[in-house]
Amino acid sequence: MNTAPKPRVLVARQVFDEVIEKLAGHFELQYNQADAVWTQDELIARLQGMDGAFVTGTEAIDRRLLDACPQLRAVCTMAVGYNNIDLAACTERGVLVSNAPDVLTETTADFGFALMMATARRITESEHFLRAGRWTRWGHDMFAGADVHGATLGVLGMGRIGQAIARRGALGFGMSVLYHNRSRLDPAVEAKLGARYVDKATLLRESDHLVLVLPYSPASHHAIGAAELALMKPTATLTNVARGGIVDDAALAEALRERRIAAAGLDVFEGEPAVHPALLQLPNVVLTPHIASASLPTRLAMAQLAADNLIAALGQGPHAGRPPTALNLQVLGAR
Ligand code: 8YV
Repeated sequence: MNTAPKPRVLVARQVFDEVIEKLAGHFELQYNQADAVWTQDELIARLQGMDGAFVTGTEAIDRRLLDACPQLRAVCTMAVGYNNIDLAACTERGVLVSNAPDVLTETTADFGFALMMATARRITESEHFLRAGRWTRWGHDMFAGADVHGATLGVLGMGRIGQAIARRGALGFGMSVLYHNRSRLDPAVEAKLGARYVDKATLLRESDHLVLVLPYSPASHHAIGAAELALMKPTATLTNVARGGIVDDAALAEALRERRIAAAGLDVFEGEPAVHPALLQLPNVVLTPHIASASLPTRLAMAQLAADNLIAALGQGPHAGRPPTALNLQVLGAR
């Protein structure tokens, strides 16, 4: 019988009960099923003595936290984006980090496409009008928006989710697809997606519907600001399902107010859950609370993947030592 003490793990946010049960089979577990809001100091206090942390996109795993929790060996997030985790600092300290790619690609692409369509066809704006009792008669141009089918779709950031959105546009809606990315895709992949690589300025100038799907980093901070918005067509829409901070929200609100672009669909915001007050006042923006990956099966798959990573990273289960989606697997070899 194995009498070694179980590793200790903290689950920072509320998560599916079946995921808690799975983790409890391998770890001495502390969790937060009440989804209490913890300050950074409280998170640090609760991580004392913990070997692992199950986190989401909302906890900051920074140098101060890592220095205060020297026993931490694994941080596993149920998000694909990990800009809230200082990966370099974790690697320096031998802390394994994993994210949750792939399982959310199609769900997030569905939502990106839906948000782009709602923006182009003014769905929420017209619903508010109807609910307010203002629909008294039909009008020839009432809530007339932009077409999606046959239009030019621009994708900034052509990773897994960007490609899934491009596929929807090209194959489902007969769109011409342009993209810009740090690196160009293989020509065979471009041909399959029907996507053409262009420089960023061309993408901004030629897109009817521009969708942002790039990761956040200091390099992508305000990748869309006043200068970029000025290059876009006055009839164009902008959709952001990537991260807050990629768009300069103040500059966007100004461009929307002055109708320098037609409309925007935003699922992510600078400093969320706060939303720039100017955006809240505008009719030509569709706003959603960071839910692009939020289908129930996908959120469960994301959480299960984070749990599987944590179990394997802390030497438990059938895949001990082989976390499926580690970002710095080298730290395990160095232990
Ligand atoms: C998550 C996300 O909902 O995966 C990501 O990067 O932005 C979202 O899918 C959120 O971050 C989960 O913590």
